[in-house]
Amino acid sequence: MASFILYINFAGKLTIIKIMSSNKTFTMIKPTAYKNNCAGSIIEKIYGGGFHIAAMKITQLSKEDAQKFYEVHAGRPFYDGLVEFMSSGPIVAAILEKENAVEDYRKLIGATNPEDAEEGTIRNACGTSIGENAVHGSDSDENAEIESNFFFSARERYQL
Ligand code: DAT
Ligand code: MG
Repeated sequence: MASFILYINFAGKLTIIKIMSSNKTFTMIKPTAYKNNCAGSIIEKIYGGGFHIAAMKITQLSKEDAQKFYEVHAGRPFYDGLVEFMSSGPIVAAILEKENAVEDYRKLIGATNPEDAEEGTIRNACGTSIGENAVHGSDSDENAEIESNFFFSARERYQL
């Protein structure tokens, strides 16, 4: 959601409310993409897409971390494989900033299944299967906040 201005005219009084999106999203470069040396080209695409990197680190998820991060998918047939995969090796976690960050980053990464992801997208270039699809991208401002807090303390974030 981009920011927008709402004008309310009530009993002759004009009230202006500016509603802002947080302009922040969260991403992870997943284990296969990291192992395949795709991190550099992914970071290039992130900058090319006009994003500012507010925080970034290489880390590895424990099985419990991956279970918690993806708990909204618990019970789905791919959940156990997803947890296994996401805790199998190093990942790069990052907070990205840009106007309309969540939506624009989802466009930059492409469809969940790399086979359906458009040419030029990160998942088209670096994804190897629907499960090992190169990167994570938050699906809402609210989840971007939750996911950023999952990985980064305030001290680890660059403030513009
Ligand atoms: P996205 O990552 O595009 O937001 P999602 O939230 O639906 O997709 O699923 C989270 C991750 O779970 C996804 O990046 C890869 C894995 N996944 C989703 N659907 C899958 C499937 N049908 N088979 C295997 N893995 C799947
Ligand atoms: Mg998702």
